[in-house]
Amino acid sequence: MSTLKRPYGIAVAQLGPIHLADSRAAVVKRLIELLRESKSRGAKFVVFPELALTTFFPRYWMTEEEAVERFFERSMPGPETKPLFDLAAEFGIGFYLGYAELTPDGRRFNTAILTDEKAKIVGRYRKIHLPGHSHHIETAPFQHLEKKFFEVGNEGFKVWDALGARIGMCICNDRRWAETYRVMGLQSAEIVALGYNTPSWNIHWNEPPHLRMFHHLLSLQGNAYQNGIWVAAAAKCGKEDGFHMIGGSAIVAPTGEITAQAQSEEDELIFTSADLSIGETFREHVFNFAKHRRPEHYKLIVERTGAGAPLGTAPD
Ligand code: ING
Repeated sequence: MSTLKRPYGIAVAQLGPIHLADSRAAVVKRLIELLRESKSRGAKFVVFPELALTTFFPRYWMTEEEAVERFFERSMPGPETKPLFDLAAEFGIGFYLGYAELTPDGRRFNTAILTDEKAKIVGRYRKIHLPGHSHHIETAPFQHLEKKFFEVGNEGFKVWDALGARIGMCICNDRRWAETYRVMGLQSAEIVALGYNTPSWNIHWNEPPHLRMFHHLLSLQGNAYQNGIWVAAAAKCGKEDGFHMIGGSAIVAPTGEITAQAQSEEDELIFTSADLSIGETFREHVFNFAKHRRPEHYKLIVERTGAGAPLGTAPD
């Protein structure tokens, strides 16, 4: 007899490398294998990575037109992804899937969708915090051109009632910003799903590589606790054509504790039989926003983009 008050099977499907030579069809076969394993574990919801259908192409300098041609989806589901949707509908499992979206009017977003038990798309999120740069950095071993290939998301941080929970979504760099989770927390999110592609090497300064994993997990754990939510994060990782990205896919409870973490940098399914009532406890007794938050003192958070006067000049 389960002692969980609100049992909820959450799966995270980590993907190992996707190389330039790998076809979408070959990738979808891998996603389907992970979906099958989610089914065998009793998952209600499975999270796939950011840009899960192709290699992490923002590492390469190319024109926007070339990127669109090779790496963007014109429809979702498309011919190659339809088998994934069909099987998910058969299994009655919802999923988060990240991909490069080309809209009918030609706009480009780093996007994730949420599907329900019938594999109907019920939610869409377009990445808001785009890291990196838009120019070519000659001296760098690889680029990070999300600001070149994608527009800033235009639909905000939303939540959806789906699969028996209130689910929010974000993507990769979003997970590092407290505002991401707080906006969803203020909409009573219970689960935040996200995918990520995180290079283990920093092209901007000589950052010790171990910090990539530490900051990744710190961002998930701190924000899960501070908003009383479950966070499920799926990596695409390992060496893609020689360019390494961290693994560390994880499921984090509202306590801030990691309840499941990937052990490899390959395709790997992790699973937690979550109790969604844990979030209720923390949102009631610790992070009771209605009781304790004082927005009248938080104005700078929405009024300012950059920080004000630095040390040595009079604070403004
Ligand atoms: N990747 C990285 C991420 O935020 C990054 C980029 C890494 C920015 C480390 C800052 C520090 O995990 C994506 N795709 O956002």
